[in-house]
Amino acid sequence: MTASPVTASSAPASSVSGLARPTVDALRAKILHHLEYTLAKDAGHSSRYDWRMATSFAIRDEMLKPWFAATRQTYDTGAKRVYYLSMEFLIGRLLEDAMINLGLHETIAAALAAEGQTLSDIIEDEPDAALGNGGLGRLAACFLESMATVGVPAHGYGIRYEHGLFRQRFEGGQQVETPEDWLSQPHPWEFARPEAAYIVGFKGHSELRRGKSVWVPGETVKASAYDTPVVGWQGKWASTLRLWAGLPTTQFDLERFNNGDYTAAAAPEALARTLSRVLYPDDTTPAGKELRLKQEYFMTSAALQDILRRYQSQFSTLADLPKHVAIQLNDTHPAIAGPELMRLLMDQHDMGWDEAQTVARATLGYTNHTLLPEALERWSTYLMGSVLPRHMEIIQRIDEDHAKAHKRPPSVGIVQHNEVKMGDLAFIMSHKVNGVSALHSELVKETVFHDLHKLHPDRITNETNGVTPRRWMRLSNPALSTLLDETIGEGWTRDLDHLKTLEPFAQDAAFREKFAAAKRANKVALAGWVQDTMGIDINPDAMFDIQIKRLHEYKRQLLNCFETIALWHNMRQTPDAGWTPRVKFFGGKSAPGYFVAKEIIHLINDVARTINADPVTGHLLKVVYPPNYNVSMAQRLIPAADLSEQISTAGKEASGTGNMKLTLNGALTIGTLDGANVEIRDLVGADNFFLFGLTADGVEKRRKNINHAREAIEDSQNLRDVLQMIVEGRFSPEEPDRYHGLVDRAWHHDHYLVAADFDSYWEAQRAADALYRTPQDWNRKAILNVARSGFFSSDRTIRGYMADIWDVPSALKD
Ligand code: F58
Repeated sequence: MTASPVTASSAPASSVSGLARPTVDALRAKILHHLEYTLAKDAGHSSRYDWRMATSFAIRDEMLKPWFAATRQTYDTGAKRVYYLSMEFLIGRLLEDAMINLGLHETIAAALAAEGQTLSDIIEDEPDAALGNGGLGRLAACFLESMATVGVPAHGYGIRYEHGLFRQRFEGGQQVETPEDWLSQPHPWEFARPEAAYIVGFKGHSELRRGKSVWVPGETVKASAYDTPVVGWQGKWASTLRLWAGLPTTQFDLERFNNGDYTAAAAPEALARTLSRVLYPDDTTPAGKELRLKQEYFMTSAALQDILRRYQSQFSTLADLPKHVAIQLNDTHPAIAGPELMRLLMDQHDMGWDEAQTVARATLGYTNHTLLPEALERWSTYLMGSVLPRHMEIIQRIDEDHAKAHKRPPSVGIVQHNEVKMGDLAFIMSHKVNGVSALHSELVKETVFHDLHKLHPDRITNETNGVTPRRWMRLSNPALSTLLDETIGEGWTRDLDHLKTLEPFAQDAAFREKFAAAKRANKVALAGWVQDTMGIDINPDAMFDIQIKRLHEYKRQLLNCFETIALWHNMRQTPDAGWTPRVKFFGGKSAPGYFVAKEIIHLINDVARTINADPVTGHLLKVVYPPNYNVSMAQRLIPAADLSEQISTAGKEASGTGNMKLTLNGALTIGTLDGANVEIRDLVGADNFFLFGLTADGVEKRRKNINHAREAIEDSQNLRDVLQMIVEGRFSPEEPDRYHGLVDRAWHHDHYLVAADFDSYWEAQRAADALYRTPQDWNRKAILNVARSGFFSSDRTIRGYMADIWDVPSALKD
């Protein structure tokens, strides 16, 4: 490898202020230093992996200054801290994000170029940290970055899963899962903290000693910390992601080993490691329940012990905990925090019951992310009592206290029908409960927490989700970011409300052209990737219509698939009718045990195979379903989207955050009045949004008619044709009856109202087609979508939590 000398040693132009930025030469020297001394490699014989690691270490060094400064300032000022407890952090790749926030993108590119290396290749070499399933986990990652930008002294607590979300492949169109192994290579961003380790117990029994309950666990494991710094925009502040790994508490059994019993000698370690082995991928199978409960308690207990230890190193009175600490529970997964915090305060710190309950409640907040009954956690009292006997006692007494204090209807109660309802536990043990969009927060009051809301009318609040504009615009969409910088200045990156100043440019034909050129460049790049990775030829001038999200019946990928079939069928009949060319993109994984979702994946792939092979419609319609959708793939697809599919059955999608990313990147939405779509439509304007379908109320009413699906199908020639084609085996000639079950369910068990919404969806799609044929109008509306999407920054969401739930000010001056 030939290295060219670096001539420009001055710092390149960048927007970071206040940070002493290294020069190209200094960073080049740092990278070479890490190559030599951290990786023990010679520059001439280094692989892409070596260069990536050395570059990551060089960038990590730059993160330390803001990280130390934030930590020191928080200690020095005794500022209130926020702890975000989450079983998931879907953080994706970290290198480019860190470079961008530190303003070092161009400097690093130049330093690497001087060594004959290409930055984009190095960025692509990093595996995604996929420690989450979907929106809930990605939201946690956006929050960490926003807290670091806004200036919140914050820790995220989670599990350092050895295997993140499974990798998805398609075999014969069917989803096949293989283990994800991001830790098979060292993770350069983390710092092992073996000194921060806590014992976590399970099982055993609770006994009375001198009038006090004491838990004697039957099993113990050690939780050991790994820290990853997260720097905010322009490196002004940083937060910490602390992930726990399971280790054995017993010493290695050398005697057994020497006697040849290797398996038994290794058993304690294997057992402890199962706790941080895999991310729970599934909310549909009963298997693994005990392990999941143990994982939840493992993370929560370690986090709370760590929080109390840090608190006690700074403050003396535990009664003041809520003055200095706010703990947010990301869904019910860490809801055992209520009883665990009480246990620690009472059993280990001698606090009385009432005070412990008051302190715990004032410290905890709970975010609800779903109304789907099957996703609301419940544990059998048997399991809870055997895995966490002391907690079961505490839960029962919390429930009794609550019953005594309030005249409760019989439907209220944490423990019911021999189950512990974790939502009710989280609600009762938190001072604030929030939904994640305006509609969702209202529906929470009317449905899952109807009775509790009546008893505690001030507890439920709303914090509409958001996304970080650093990753979801500046990093993933440089073409549009540069245009925004040139047109309205760089301020939008810190304050997304600046996008409002873009609005007048929607009327400016010259700007519209530039905007369209940025979108087209992104589409050309995506088309190239689709050609290279999937061998499918797509036309960048076709409308790119994108549905990317977890596979779930309520998200209705099936509705999109049916519409695709209908469109193809209509195009074939009249190929010269002036159709708008389209490329339909799907991306997403199904839970491994979710049969119906897997069948939908199979159908979409069969439909794609058939349509993509049709010479009659080849110039009009293609279907692309790249496997293994993840954060990095989202970064590739979103900037290239024209149309954003947000088509869930109204009342089912709590918020959505992909809908926000796509709006921000200039896609128009076709959607139902569900989740945050409602707010998106209000803000971007009804004229700039393709609305269709039943409302949440309408859905409930329609379901009362047991023949709703049959009637809708009988009324729709289009939908009848679609079902007929599927049932005849048109997409599965090798197995014509492959989808008989699916079609039967469409007629008779259409819980998510695909049929009832089909015609209205079809109409909205044709309206989108028509608009796309007038690019001036389409682009004007797309620009208005961007200009009016400032509200959907996760910085705004975080400020909402700070004001309404955490009572925490920003630690930054400006
Ligand atoms: C999602 N929930 C909501 N759950 O579906 C989405 O509307 C919302 O925008 C997002 O949270 C953020 O508020 C979600 O992602 C999960 O991934 C479950 C985690 C536990 C296992 C089962 C899936």
